[in-house]
Amino acid sequence: MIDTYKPPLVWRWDKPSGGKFASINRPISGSTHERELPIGNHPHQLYSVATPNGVKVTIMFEELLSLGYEEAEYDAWLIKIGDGDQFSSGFVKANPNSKIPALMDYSAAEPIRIFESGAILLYLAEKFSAFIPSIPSVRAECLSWLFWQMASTPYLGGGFGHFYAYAPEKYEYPINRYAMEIKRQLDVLDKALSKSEYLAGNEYSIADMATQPWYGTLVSGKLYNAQQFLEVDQYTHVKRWSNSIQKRSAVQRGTRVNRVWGDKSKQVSERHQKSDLD
Ligand SMILES: N[C@@H](CCC(=O)N[C@@H](CS)C(=O)NCC(=O)O)C(=O)O
Repeated sequence: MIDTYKPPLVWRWDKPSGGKFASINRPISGSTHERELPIGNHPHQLYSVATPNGVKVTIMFEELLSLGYEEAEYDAWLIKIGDGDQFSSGFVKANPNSKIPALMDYSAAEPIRIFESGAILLYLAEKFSAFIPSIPSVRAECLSWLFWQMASTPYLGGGFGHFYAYAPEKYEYPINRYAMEIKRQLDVLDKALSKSEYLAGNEYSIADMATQPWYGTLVSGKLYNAQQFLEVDQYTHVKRWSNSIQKRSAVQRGTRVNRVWGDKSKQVSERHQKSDLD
């Protein structure tokens, strides 16, 4: 391997990093401009965009509504992350980490903010006692997979996806490293799903809602266009699981919310009432 970069003693932010998201990458946190977030009529105000992390939450809301929980009504506002909306003063108050999704719940005496998609799923599951198993051993399995997803997926998005799809040049070393890890993760999932219908047994839960938008989308070839490179067809149980989840009408509805790319007929940039998805 050719050694092309010798790190200086102290790293400085003196040139753009390159790659698809270079314009929004900064080594400091906090807001770049003053703007409050809009607030609609419903108890839940979601600020998001339909990336795999974003759709986890819109799917959860649509699943809750399809079970008849009217109190799960929500407004979903579009945050244009490519334009830096996540750095507005209002967004930073909802999520100091400046990443979608961020949720505000106005149904309690004081507004509650929740950030991190896994925390939002758990918050809503506990609030409505839905999509989280009540038997302690099954609940533990559900939470284990939920936290597994949150901890493992940065290797898929920030590691494999970044170097395979977004980096300005292709480098063999990081692509090898992350392809190895992602195939290992797919194998972990495939073995688990060979033993049960869903990640935490036979009931669909927030563990599946968190995991399918990433690994299911990957094996269906819609993420990073890497199906051939990673030979995803060998993960038959992941494919079976993902295909069955994708058939759920709440998943199809939730996936359309805050979507501003791809098939025009599947784009609903903001959702403020049920009829926005008709
Ligand atoms: N661990 C976080 C990750 C959130 C995340 O990375 N969001 C991305 C979109 S998928 C984002 O907002 N990126 C904008 C940025 O990095 O400035 C979660 O699951 O909520």
